[in-house]
Amino acid sequence: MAGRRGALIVLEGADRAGKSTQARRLVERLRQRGHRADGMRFPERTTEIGKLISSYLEKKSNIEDHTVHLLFSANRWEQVPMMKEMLRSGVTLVVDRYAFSGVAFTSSKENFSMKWCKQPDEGLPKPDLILFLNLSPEAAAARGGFGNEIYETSDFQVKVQKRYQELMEDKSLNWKLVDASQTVDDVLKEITGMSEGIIEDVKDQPIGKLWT
Ligand code: NYM
Ligand code: MG
Repeated sequence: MAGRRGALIVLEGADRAGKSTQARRLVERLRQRGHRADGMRFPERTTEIGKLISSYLEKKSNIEDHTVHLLFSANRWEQVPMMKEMLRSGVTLVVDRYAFSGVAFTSSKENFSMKWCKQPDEGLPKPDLILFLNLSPEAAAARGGFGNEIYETSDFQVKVQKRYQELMEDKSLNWKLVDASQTVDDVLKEITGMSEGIIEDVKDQPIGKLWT
């Protein structure tokens, strides 16, 4: 029999919700507790495609809206062989943003349907657990101002939040709503418990396909 596989755990949520901090600390904590775990993030800005995306986000280049959406998706697909290899070798992956960011952000632009936005990401490795770090726009604003990247305005973020709500209605995915207004330690404790549960649950299951 093949060995146990790792779990695919995704963190999503609005800007300032603490995704990057929690993703990093979750990897550390899982390792301390004896699991094999690694972190990833999307966009992965270091690849050729990632550099184009980064330049777009930093407003240094203007890329047509459909095109940049497809680049974000391609930036995930280019990591898929490595992701599958790691999961199959027993490593749990903690991912900071995934296809849900792709759909929530692009479909917040004029004239983009959720259906169109989801299509390029259909068939990606399906997350075993999606932790949605939920923070009100007011609480997010209280944590400090936005950065200077494209999309970092409160009007746009409110639209994005609504799209996430719609995505969370999909009960074929394992969404968990986490109250991100708790202390960093309390959030970590909660998501560590959920993650250890899922690592155990999926260890003998095949990797699923997203939105198929
Ligand atoms: N973003 C991220 C998208 O628009 N589509 C995607 O597929 C992904 C993964 O990029 N504002 C947006 C969301 C964020 C920005 O920011 C990346 P950060 O701070 O690197 O997570
Ligand atoms: Mg950010």
